[in-house]
Amino acid sequence: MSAPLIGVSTSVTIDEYPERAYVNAAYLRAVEQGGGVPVLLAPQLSAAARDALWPRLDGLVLTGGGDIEPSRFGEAAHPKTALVSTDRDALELELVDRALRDDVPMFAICRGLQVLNVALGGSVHQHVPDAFGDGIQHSQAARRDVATHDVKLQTEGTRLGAILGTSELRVNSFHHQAVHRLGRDLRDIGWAPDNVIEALEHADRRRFVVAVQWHPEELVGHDAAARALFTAVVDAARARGRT
Ligand SMILES: [Mn+2]
Repeated sequence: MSAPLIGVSTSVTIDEYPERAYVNAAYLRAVEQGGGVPVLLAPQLSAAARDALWPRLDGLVLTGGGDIEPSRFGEAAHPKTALVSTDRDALELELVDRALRDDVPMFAICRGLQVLNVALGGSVHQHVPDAFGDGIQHSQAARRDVATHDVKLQTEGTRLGAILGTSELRVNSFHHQAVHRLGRDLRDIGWAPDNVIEALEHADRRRFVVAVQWHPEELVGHDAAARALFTAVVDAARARGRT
């Protein structure tokens, strides 16, 4: 089979002219390094374009970005809630629905993890320091490719454990929100030392639905665990394409 096509969700400018769609190039390089071909999915795509594209995609990567509109999980906005795009929320929530419906392998990163959780009825803590204190810097000041906090993973019976083969990771961290109420059919399987949830996956292990709160796309240059995550989702996409 030719290289799997991996949909990669993009950000969108908010109240800027000209309006743009954009994504950090690290995601594209990471998907390519894993053996996939990234296909950018911009919130500006029409319903017709989305319908035409979706059946051709073999896998999905949900990327990082701004905060989810809090009404999506039944809350009013926290003063620190920022960079909300209702168009992006709508696209990505739709993509989660499509991926679950069609059993398309999905790897969700940072905001993507939170989108997955909210799509399944969960909620987020809108500002991590309010709920967890500031013992761990989840909005790290260090460079994007530098790991700054530990994550403990549940390895037994988890996909992430099978992919990474370790229960201890050191990760980079660029988020000010985190999972609060867990969405249905999801399991929390990774935690920072302050108990912030750092990884989720689907309770049905036959599905490839894996989500991390850190940014492995920034680590692939020097971290075999980060590379393994992208290889795993591309391999799952390839395997699905064969059936
Ligand atoms: Mn973190």
